[in-house]
Parts: sequence; C-alpha cells; structure tokens
Amino acid sequence: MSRISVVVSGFDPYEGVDANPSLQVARRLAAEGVGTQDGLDVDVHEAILPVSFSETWPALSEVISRTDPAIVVATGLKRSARGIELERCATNLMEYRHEDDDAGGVRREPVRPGGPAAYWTRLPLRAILRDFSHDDIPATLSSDAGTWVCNSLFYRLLDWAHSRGRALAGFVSLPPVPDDPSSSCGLAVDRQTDALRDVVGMTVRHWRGAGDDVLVS
Ligand code: PCA
Repeated sequence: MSRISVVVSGFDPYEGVDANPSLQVARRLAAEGVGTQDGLDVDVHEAILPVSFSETWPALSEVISRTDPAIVVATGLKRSARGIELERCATNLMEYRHEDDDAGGVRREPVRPGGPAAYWTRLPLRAILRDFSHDDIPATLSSDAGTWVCNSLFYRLLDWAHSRGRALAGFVSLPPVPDDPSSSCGLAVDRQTDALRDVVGMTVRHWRGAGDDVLVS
C-alpha cells in the first residue's frame, strides 16, 4: 500500500502553562496513528517545539527534513479559545515585550522582512468543520493566531508550503484543558486528540483527491 508522511507539531509548556495540550495531542496522535485513509497508510510524526521565536521554526524544519511530509499540521494552545479554532491565515507580524523599548516595552517586527503580509492556509477547513460537527467537537474558524510564537511558526510553515507546490500545511489552535472534567469551558485532551485525528484524516483525503502522486512513495 502507498504511504504518506504527516507531521503534527505541538509546543512545550511555557509561562503559566504547566501542561500544554498541543504537546499531549501531538504525542498521542503520533503514537496512535490515524489508520488508513483513502487507501493510504499514514505515518504520523510528532514534532515537539520550544516556545521561542528564534528556535521554533528550526526545530520543526529539522523534523520536516527528516520525514519529508506531504502534510504538516501545527498546533498550539490559545488560552482564550472555547473550542478548537481552525486558523485561516498567518500574518507577517511578531510582537514581543522588550524592556528597552520606547513604545511601552512592545516591539513589532515582520516574521520575514520583505515577505507577503499574510498567507492563507490550503487545509480543507470547511470539510474539517463538517467532520467535527458529526463528532460533536466544538469548533470555529479563526483569522487570528495572535502575534506571538504560534503565528510566527504558522507564517514560516506556510512560507515552506508555498515553496513546496503540493504540500498542505495549517495551524490548529487548541483550548485549555479544564481542571474539572464537568466544566463547560475548554476541552479534554481525548476530545482534542479526536479533533486532530479528524483534521489529519480529512486533509489526507483532500490531498489524495487533488491528484498527482508525486509525494507518495
Ligand atoms: N501557544 C503560544 C505559543 C505556544 C503555545 O502553545 C502562542 O499562542 O503563541
């Protein structure tokens, strides 16, 4: 059977976040796999990334070089999210605090000087949302992955995808995991993992439907 390589990334814990659901979801998906999709065996590889503007993309890029994926789905925690948020676009902007700065300590710079202002993802977001509604997973589309490390990774990733023709890449923002399982806010790691399984499965089928076997070995 033909195989397809997929990378799912998540982030390490960071300030105020002891357990990042994106790390747990990427680990679980790589361990459990997503089964066969449309006649393709799917190899899911995890990439666990440091929360750092300068180190995140090199770390993901190393996993991409090693595994040669046709699809990359990055994930990260969005503390304000109430459900899964499928990100539509990445913007060429990073904002961060810098003590020496005049503008109240906030510095703004492009992710890639001279790069396009924004990129759209080519993940089949509406078809994924339909799968989510069958599986009762709360989700919305979003046009804002913020201006911090998640957005800058997403921008670098779409830069890469645009240079790769048929490769598909996207970013999924994850909500916090509730401390109390009966809470109506946030989503348990099991459900977040189900969501990512839907994202990868639908994206593989979409990629397959687009024709051209160039990236299938
Ligand atoms: N969320 C952060 C970076 C790592 C993560 O999981 C963000 O919103 O940019």
